[in-house]
Amino acid sequence: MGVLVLREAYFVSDLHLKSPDEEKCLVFLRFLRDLPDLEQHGAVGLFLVGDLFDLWVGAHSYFILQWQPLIEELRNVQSKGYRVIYFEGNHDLYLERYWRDQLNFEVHCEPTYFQISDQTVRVEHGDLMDPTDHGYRFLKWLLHQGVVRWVIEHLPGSIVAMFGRRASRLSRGYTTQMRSLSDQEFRRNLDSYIRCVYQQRAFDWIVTGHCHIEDDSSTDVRERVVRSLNLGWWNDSYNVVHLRSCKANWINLKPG
Ligand SMILES: [Mn+2]
Repeated sequence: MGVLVLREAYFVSDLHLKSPDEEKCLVFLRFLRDLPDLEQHGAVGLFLVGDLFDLWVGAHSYFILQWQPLIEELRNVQSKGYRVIYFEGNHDLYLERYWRDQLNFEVHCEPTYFQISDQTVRVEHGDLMDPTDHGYRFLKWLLHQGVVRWVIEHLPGSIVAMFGRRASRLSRGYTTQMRSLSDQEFRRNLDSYIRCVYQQRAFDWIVTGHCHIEDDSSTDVRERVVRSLNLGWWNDSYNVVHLRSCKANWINLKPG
């Protein structure tokens, strides 16, 4: 896949939206509504870096109907000229059939590189950053096997939602555990991950979510300094990060 060149970009992740009328969803809708029309279509990216929803699975009308206002607003953002780029998280699964094939958004399940201004930016949800987390890796592998996927995509949406909510609670226990990592441990893990993946391909920035630890830091890797952003989660602050050339601007939309 070719490199997508953007002038600037907005990043959000881990909103974990549960209902269309909760405060954080309304705040996010207002942010989307306030994005101005672009003169140059395609120059600005809106990156949804996973776990936009507390639960979204496949193309079930159960989810599509529930989230209609948000879907409409995201489509508006697209018609204003933004490129909406949605990364699968561990709470939003099988996005291709609806978000890519029907809404025409870009969908990614793997770490992906973008050119933003003159910077190379690696973007990923961040759920595979811990190489020792064999249990989760197995679960992710299993969920992406054809048969399992077929069954989940063809069960009634309400059944999938019931199982999903249970899995989601389990997974939250897991991320709560991760949150108890000290800042030092988090930094250490992140540093070694960055050094490791940098060897596959060089980049200037890495943007992740998932860990729910708001972080803006840098790591020395060989000949350059890599900047790293972890977007935190919307239970703490309603973060949107705007990136243009070498500048990351954190916007907290939480009222009050
Ligand atoms: Mn996650």
